[in-house]
Amino acid sequence: MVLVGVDLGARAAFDPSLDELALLAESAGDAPVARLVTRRKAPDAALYVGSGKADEIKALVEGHAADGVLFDQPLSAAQQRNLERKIGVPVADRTMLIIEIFAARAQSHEGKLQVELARLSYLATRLVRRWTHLERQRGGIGGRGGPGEAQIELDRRMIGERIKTLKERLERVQRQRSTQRRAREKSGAFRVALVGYTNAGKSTLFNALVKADAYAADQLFATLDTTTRSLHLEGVGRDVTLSDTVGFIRELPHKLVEAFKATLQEAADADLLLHVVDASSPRAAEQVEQVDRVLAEIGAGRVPQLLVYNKLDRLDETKRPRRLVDQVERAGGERSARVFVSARERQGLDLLRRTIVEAVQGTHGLNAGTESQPRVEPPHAAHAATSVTG
Ligand SMILES: Nc1nc2c(ncn2[C@@H]2O[C@H](COP(=O)(O)OP(=O)(O)OP(=O)(O)O)[C@@H](O)[C@H]2O)c(=O)[nH]1
Ligand SMILES: [Mg+2]
Repeated sequence: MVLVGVDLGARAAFDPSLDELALLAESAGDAPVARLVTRRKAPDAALYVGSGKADEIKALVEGHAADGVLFDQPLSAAQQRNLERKIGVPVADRTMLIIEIFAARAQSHEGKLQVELARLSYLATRLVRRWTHLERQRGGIGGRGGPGEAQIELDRRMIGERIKTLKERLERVQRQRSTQRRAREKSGAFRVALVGYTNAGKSTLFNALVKADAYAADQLFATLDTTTRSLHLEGVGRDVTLSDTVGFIRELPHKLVEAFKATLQEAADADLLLHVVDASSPRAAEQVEQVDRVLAEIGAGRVPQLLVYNKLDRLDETKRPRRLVDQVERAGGERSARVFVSARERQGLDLLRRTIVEAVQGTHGLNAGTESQPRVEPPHAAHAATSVTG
């Protein structure tokens, strides 16, 4: 794969390293062989990039014998088709790649239905565009209803029918799920859900906290289905459950968010979110913002959050925090407790457990927007802080 990124200036988010796109490609089983970054004021209507750039991409493809091109920016159906024609290999964009990864990873019946729904809804909009495009071309010739139109009309109808069936099946599965959820609600358990950017370490933390062995891997979207276990906490007179959930990503395709609403509902229904952040990522702040955005979109924006800054072991000695627990101001002026841990090295987990206990017992306003009571540092934290800073 040749990776292409187009910097549109302030108009859109841009990752000059293309590292995330490379990780996405690898997660989909494609090997990135070359990267090309270019800058434009606005996308070209026909090719997204200029025609000279397209020639450059073609040369890169030929030079590396690459089998495809991957754009970090969303391509229209026409741009994709024109690029394929010009370059001579399949061209895809980030959205399509994310949907393909979800499709390959889906395990549960519900997950598979949700992915197929997202994929077909995505395809359907492409077909519509392709269709209007053909119609425009035919307008010049003057004929009505050529074979192209009939075929596309058929495809559209088939896709439409399939989407309808999928939605019905999903509704059935989701009714079952909400029955299960009501049963859990009745049991009165306090529900904690792990949320966060993909690859932040949610599943690793889940495994460390509940001694499970959920699939954790250096891949994007390793987890697609929600897993729930009970979480044992010292000194809490209540049952607490912990759920591991699907990770988020910048510009998570809207169709996926929509299709995965039921799975994501786990986060919206939680009493507390453990928002896991890869503290070693240079883009950590941006990722927190992206996660908050998706949370708001699925109706989980008001669930109290506890920030868990993970992968502490990967931080340079000089960059490690002095205190392993503190309070930070969030967008909107709210405050959240923040705990630094290393899920892999099992570091800081006792402190995290204690902070969760405090949240369960409601001893301090996590996200409440009220002033935070002066917080007494648990003696353990000071000890842990000295042990990591040496
Ligand atoms: N160095 C280091 N690596 C970690 C730590 N926690 C997780 N990892 C690694 O980060 C990668 C991703 O971990 P996962 O637990 O699968 O992350 P996730 O957030 O569940 O990711 P998705 O399910 O794909 O969204 C794996 O390679 C883990 O071994 C940590 O504390 N330190
Ligand atoms: Mg995971």
